[in-house]
Amino acid sequence: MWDEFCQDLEPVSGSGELSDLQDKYLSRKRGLISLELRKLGALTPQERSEAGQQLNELKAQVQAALSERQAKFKEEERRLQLATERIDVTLPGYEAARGGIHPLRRVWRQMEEISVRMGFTVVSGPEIESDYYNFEALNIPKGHPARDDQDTLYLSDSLLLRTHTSPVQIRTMEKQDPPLKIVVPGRVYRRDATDATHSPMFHQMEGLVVDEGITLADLKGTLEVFLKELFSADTQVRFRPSYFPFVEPGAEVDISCIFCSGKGCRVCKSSGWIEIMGAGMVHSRVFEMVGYDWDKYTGFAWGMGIDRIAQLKYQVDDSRLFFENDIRFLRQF
Ligand code: 2U9
Repeated sequence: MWDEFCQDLEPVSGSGELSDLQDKYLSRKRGLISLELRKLGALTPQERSEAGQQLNELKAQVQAALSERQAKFKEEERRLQLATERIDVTLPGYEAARGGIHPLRRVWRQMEEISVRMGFTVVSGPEIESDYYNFEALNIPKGHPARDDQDTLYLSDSLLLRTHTSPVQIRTMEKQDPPLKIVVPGRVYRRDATDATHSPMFHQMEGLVVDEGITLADLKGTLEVFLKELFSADTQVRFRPSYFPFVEPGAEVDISCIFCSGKGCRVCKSSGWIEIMGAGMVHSRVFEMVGYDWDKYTGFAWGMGIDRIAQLKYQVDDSRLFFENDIRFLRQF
């Protein structure tokens, strides 16, 4: 039977055929060796022992031959797989889609970083405010032109969306005695029609310094350092007298045009200067209302629009682009 098996095994070329062959010889019910083993019962004990031993040896040989062939097939299969499924590690990979920081947030962060390096603490507060914190405490009493209904989004008689971040400075002063050195970035809201330079929601960063002996010279020096960091070291800064109810004196601050370095261009309207923020010495009425001793303490404050600065820095001529989330625009930052 061994010879017959060897003849059968010779042409076998795959796992399927091998399995058929295993059935032919070893299947419990129909296998040729199994059938022979079953016949042993009819023999004498002497014959049975001898034939049994032979059959068992044959069975072991057949099993060994089958597994040897099986191992060979496996190895071939593996070799074929390695050859056909080889990974080309030199192929370029798929580029992962990455998110980015929104241009407004970049400028926001940069302004925070500069302030923190200059020793300021970043503070935030509610966007829904009361009339008192948004106006009254900032020396903007009822009937004041700066309160013009058209500019404020009211939620009810007593609640409104803050029109500047200044209420946060009031809240901070109520909680904390001088010295104080804070910046307040945040969203603010105004009832404005949307155009290239206006949006009903925009972003501001304001700052406040309060201590004994703070002067206008501190204001000028601090803002000059800040603006030179934000734009470039050769940026010129100038202060023009102006009026805001919460400061006295008040000023508007210009920088030398970042596009033409002061020579005159379309952006600075040939003036060589760009208005960048407002500032001033905190009004004594404001100190009085938060319970600071205005004989002892002086301070300065300033405010600027983050969106406007981002427009200048990135040369974006329409601020609506910041809010439309067009990926083709945002990808550029
Ligand atoms: C307190 C006291 C004083 C903040 C100031 C300005 C001048 C200013 C504008 C810049 C462009 C608003 O975003 S903008 O439209 N801001 O000109 N802001 S002084 O003065 C304060 C704030 C809080 C308690």
